[in-house]
Amino acid sequence: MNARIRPAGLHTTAVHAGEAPDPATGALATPIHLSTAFHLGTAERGAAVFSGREEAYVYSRWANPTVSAFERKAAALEGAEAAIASASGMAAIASAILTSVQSGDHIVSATAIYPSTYHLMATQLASMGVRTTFVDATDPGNVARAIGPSTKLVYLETPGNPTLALCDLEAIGRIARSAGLATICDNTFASPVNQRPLELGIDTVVHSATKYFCGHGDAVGGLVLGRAAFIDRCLKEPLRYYGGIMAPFSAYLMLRGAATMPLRVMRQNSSALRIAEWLERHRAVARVLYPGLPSHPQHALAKRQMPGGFGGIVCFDLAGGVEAGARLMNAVRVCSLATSLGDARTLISHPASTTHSVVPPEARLAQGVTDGLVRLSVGIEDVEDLVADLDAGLR
Ligand code: LCS
Repeated sequence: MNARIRPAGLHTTAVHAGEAPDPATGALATPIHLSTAFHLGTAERGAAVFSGREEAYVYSRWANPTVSAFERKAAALEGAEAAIASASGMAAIASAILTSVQSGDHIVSATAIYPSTYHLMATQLASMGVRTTFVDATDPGNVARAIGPSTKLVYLETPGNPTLALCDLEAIGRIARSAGLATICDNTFASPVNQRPLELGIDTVVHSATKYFCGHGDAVGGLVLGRAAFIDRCLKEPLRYYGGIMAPFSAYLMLRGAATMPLRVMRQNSSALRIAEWLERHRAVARVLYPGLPSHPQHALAKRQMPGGFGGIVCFDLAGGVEAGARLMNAVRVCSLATSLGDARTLISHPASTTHSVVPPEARLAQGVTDGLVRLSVGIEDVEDLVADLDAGLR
């Protein structure tokens, strides 16, 4: 938080946290520090910095002032002791997992997660000797039953991509803690505006900052947030050595985007709820998945766990299956047919033929990703324009 701003509300935090007028010029917008290296001053100070006796910026793969400002803002928004930013959401996820496990360890993970994360665990980590058991984590009992002697980590994503299945963070956090296990939760879909896993007993949060933090679809990035000691290890081991750091220009775009994240997400929450209710009454729609609808099987949990709102992602199954999906994708004019989510513009996608094509069909169907599933990432346009666009597309 800007030292001059005392404990503040969500919008004030989003605007001010992590940033302060530039001491050299008074610039209010945080400068983009493109410098690779930083002057060490004297040989003695250089030695003190390299031995860890003194803290200073040295080299931008280790730390960069623009990136640090974004990390401070993100930590304030998520209620974390510390944060590190990375080149992408996947770099954040890989770094957080690699900080938590080593060869011979076992992970219990929710099945309903972003497919590249599933792939990372099922193939990359498996080849390094880290085994993962995937469970339906909508029932905390399934997580408890999968824990074995070599389990070190429980990995969750809620709401899950794209079926919006929820994990009970408080219950699973309790199970993991009593077994001495670390927990990581991907909070990308909810954003800290709607859900704060650290307050519910989860150790570490990861984000694809590409989504709601950035908010404008023009920068890729990630975040790991949690206790200072974990974040320090994450930075000094996987992130520094594998090198997936955030670039200063991306950090500038993220800072600028994060300032309006609460405004955008609150509007997206209300538009998504309105669209979900409308879709539920539509004849062409067989099923709507949205945690804010009483028909969502975990609506009661959503109300408890997502106090800020139910998010901007709505999924629905078209009665006409895959052909109806293709017709809708080709007919929409305000919604853009594109992958990604969390942008100011509304994005529409067909997971079975895009993001989830890497998941084997049986596993994909087990995750609830049917052939006709459509994912809508609701933007900040006028909701009546979005409804009219979808209505025309569905007719
Ligand atoms: N976590 C979640 C929940 C995601 O949805 C994504 C990307 C990632 C992590 C990875 O973040 P990235 O490395 O791309 O910044 N989700 C995408 C999606 O649903 N369509 O395109 C990307």
